[in-house]
Amino acid sequence: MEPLLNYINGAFVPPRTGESLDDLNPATGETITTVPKSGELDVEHAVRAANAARTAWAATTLEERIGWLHRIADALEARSEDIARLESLDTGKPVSLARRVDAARSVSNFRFFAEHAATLEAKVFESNGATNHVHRKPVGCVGLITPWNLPLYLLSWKVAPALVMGNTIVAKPSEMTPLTANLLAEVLHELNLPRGVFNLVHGLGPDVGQAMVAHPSVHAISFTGGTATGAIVAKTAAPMFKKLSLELGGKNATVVLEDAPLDTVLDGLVRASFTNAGQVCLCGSRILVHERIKDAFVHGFVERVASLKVGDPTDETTDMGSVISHAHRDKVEGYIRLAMEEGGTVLTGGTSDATPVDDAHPDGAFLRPTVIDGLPIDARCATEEIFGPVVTLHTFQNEDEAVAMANATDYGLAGSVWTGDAERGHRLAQRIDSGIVWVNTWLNRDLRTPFGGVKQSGVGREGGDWSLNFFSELSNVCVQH
Ligand code: TXE
Repeated sequence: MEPLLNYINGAFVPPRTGESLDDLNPATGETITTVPKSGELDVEHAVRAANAARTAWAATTLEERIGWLHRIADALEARSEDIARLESLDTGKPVSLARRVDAARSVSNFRFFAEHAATLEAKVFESNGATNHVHRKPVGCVGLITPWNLPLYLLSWKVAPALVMGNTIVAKPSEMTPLTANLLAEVLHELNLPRGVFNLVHGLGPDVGQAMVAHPSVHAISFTGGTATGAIVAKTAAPMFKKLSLELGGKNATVVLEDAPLDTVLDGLVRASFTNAGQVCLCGSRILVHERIKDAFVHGFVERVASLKVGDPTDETTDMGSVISHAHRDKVEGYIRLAMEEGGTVLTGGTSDATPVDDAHPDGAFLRPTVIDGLPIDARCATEEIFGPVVTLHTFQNEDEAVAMANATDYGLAGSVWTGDAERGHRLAQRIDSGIVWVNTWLNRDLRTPFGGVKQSGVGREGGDWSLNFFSELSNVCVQH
C-alpha cells in the first residue's frame, strides 16, 4: 500500500519532518504501510489552513452543511466494504465485526447528524418586555483526537457534528489505526469539500496531539482515549479555557440478577464482554452475579466463551481476532498473571503461551477470551482498566451489595443490568454511577441520547443535542420591545 500522507488545505502532503511510522497488521505482524510522523510544523500548517477556511465555511447555511453530510454518508456507504477491510487490517478485528459495527456506524453517524441538525429550532424567550434570541455560532477550528479501538466509528462521531455546526477541523487518528481516517480524507477530497475545512495530521500523540491541544488557534478539543492521556490533554487545555470533551476509560459492571432468564441473556452477556476482544470502552469487564445463580451462570457463560472462534480476522466465521498490538497483548497478559497471583482462577482462556490460539498467524497478537473467578472486588484486575478480552466474576447477595460493587471503581462510563423484570432493572440502573446503563441489552444505541462518563471516565457528553451544543458557541441577544 502507498505510504499515507497528511491531508492539509485540500491536498495530500508529506510531513515537514520527513519522518514516518510503520503501520502494522496486528493479526500477522506484517507492515501494511507507513504514516507521517508529523510534528509541530505540520500542525501549524493544518491549523492555518483550517482557520483560513473558517469564514467561508461558517457563511454556508445549515441546509448546505446538512447536504454535505448526506453526500459524505452516501460516499462512505459506497465504500463500506473498503472501510470494513481496512479497519480489520489495522485493528485485527474480524472483518464481519468491522462491517457490522465500524463501517455501518460511520455512515449512520453522518446520516444521523444531518437529520438531527435539521430538527434544530431557533430558541426565543419572551420576558420583561423583551425578546431573547438564542444564537448558535461555530466554535471555530476544532481539534479531534481519536483512539485505535473504533477508528472511523469514533472519528466520524466527532467530524459529523463539528462540520454541520460550521466548524473547520484538524483531526489526529491513533498512529496505530490511520487507514480509515485516510479513507475519510479521500472521500472528502473527492467530494470537493472546500479546502481547509477538514485537515488530517498523522503522528504520535505527544508530538501532534499535544501541539493541537496547545495551539491558541484551535478553539475546542474533542478527545477520546485513555484516562491518563485525557489528564494530560486537560492540563494543557484547561488554563487556555478551551472547550473540552473527554471520553475516557471504563471498568464497567455487568449485573446479573437472580431472576435473569439465563438462556436468553447469555449470548448478550458474551457480546457485552468480548466484542472487539473487549477493546470497547463500553464492554462489561466485571460480571456481578447473584450467588443463587452463580453456578448455572458460570456453566452457560464459560461454555459459550470457550466456543468462540478466535483467529484470522479475514475469515467471515471468526468471532474474535487479535488485539491491537503485541505490546497491548503483553499488558493484558500481565493482568492475567497478576489475577492468578491475586488468587484468581482462570475458568477459560489465559495467557497466549499457556493457551495458544490454534490456526492463528504465529506473529499475530492473539489471546483467547479469558474468564477469571475468585478475585475480591477491590483486586487490581477488578478496579484497573485492562481493555482486553478479560472479565472477572464476582457474586453478590442483594441489590444493595450489587450497587456498591458496581460503583466501587474510579470509573463511571457504562454498565448493564440483566433481569426478568425490566422495571426492577431500570430502578437498579439509576443507582449505578455511570453515563449509560443498558437493561437486558448492550450497545443498543440511540444517537440522540447523551453519551459520556463520570468520575475518571471523562467530562462532558456527546451525542444528539449535546454534540451540537459542544460544537457551537451559544449567545443570547435580548431586544427590548
Ligand atoms: O488511548 P490513548 P488509546 C479509551 C479506552 C482505552 C484507550 C484506548 O478505555 O483506555 O481509550 O485507546 C493521542 N496529547 N477509550 O490507547 O493512548 C493518541 O495518539 C494529545 C475510551 O488510543 O489515550 C491517540 O490518537 N494526544 C473511549 C489518542 O490520543 C495524545 C472509547 C488516544 O490515545 C497524547 C474508546 C498527548 N499527550 C477508547 N498521547 C470512550 N469513552 O468512548 C496520546 N494521544
